[in-house]
Amino acid sequence: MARRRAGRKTNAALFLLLVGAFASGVLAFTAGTPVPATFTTVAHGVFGLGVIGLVPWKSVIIRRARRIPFAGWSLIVLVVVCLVAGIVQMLGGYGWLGVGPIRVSPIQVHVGAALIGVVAFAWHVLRRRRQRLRPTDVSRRAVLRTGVFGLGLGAAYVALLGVASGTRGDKGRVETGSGRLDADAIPATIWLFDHIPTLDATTYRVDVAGRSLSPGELTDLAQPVRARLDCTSGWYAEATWEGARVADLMDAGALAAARSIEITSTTGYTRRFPITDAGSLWLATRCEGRALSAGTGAPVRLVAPGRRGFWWVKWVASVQLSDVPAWAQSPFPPQ
Ligand SMILES: Nc1nc2c(c(=O)[nH]1)N[C@H]1C(S)=C(S)[C@@H](COP(=O)(O)O)O[C@H]1N2
Ligand SMILES: [Mo]
Repeated sequence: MARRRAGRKTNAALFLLLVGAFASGVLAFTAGTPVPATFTTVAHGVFGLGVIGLVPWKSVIIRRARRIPFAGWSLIVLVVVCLVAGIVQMLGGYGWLGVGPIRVSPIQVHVGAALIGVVAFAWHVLRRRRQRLRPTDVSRRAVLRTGVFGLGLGAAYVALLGVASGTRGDKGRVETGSGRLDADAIPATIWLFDHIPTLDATTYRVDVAGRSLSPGELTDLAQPVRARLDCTSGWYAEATWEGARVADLMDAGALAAARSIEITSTTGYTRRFPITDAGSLWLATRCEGRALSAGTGAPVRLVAPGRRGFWWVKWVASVQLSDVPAWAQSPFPPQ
């Protein structure tokens, strides 16, 4: 029965599920507020479980194949690694897997496998004979079966969440899937290839739209900001920062005329924000009543509530108004 059914439709469904899983995964990294974060992480989980759900059918197709090319094998291995790491992350909360001096979190394995997997996936799909769906493939029966499959996936996801809340103990989990860390355990986190610079706080100045400010002057203007730093490597921490609001440091007229705010680190790491964010960006010099550490952005780092950690530029050197729209940038920093 499964043997007869496995074919075009299985491949088409798997294609859509993998594309959906990848797209929702990318989106999940950009959502920083609870509602979009919930939507994207739930969709991501359901797509992933859908891939697992199709294993019995796809394995019939694989067994039927005369020869499995390298791209095919790599894709199988990468999808399995990706799924296992994703589920480990979900069940385990924030943790590190140590391989000598190299330490990675399950989510980093998950993302790494997915990124390499995209290449294997494209290769596999493009070198295959086109499999067009026929009009009879989209029957009422097929729609019904897809609906039942979808409901099954939803139920499996809810069950998995239940198991995860048990295995994660009191670690706590937020909408993005990140596990909780204490405010005084915030790790020095590098996005990809950046480095911790050596800076002299006594001569340090931040250029805010032409105004030169010292860390001390920023501290004098600071207000407490309670915010959640939620890193895509799978952890979050609620902390009270002390920072000066970016909007308060700028000329109101210039602010009204600009389209975006570009915030650059001494290391060159840059993020561009929509001008409407000016009231909710903070140049922080302190966290939890203490000066920042070198690794977490001293002397001045950005606090951007409601945005994922990679937006929280550390070692801020400059804050500039710009006519360029905020979307005109790489969705993720390249460094
Ligand atoms: N200049 C610079 N800023 C950066 C990063 C970086 O690599 N370089 N990493 C970002 C990421 S991915 C996160 S999660 C937060 C982490 O802040 P923390 O080091 O205080 O934990 O800083 C962000 N700011
Ligand atoms: Mo991060």
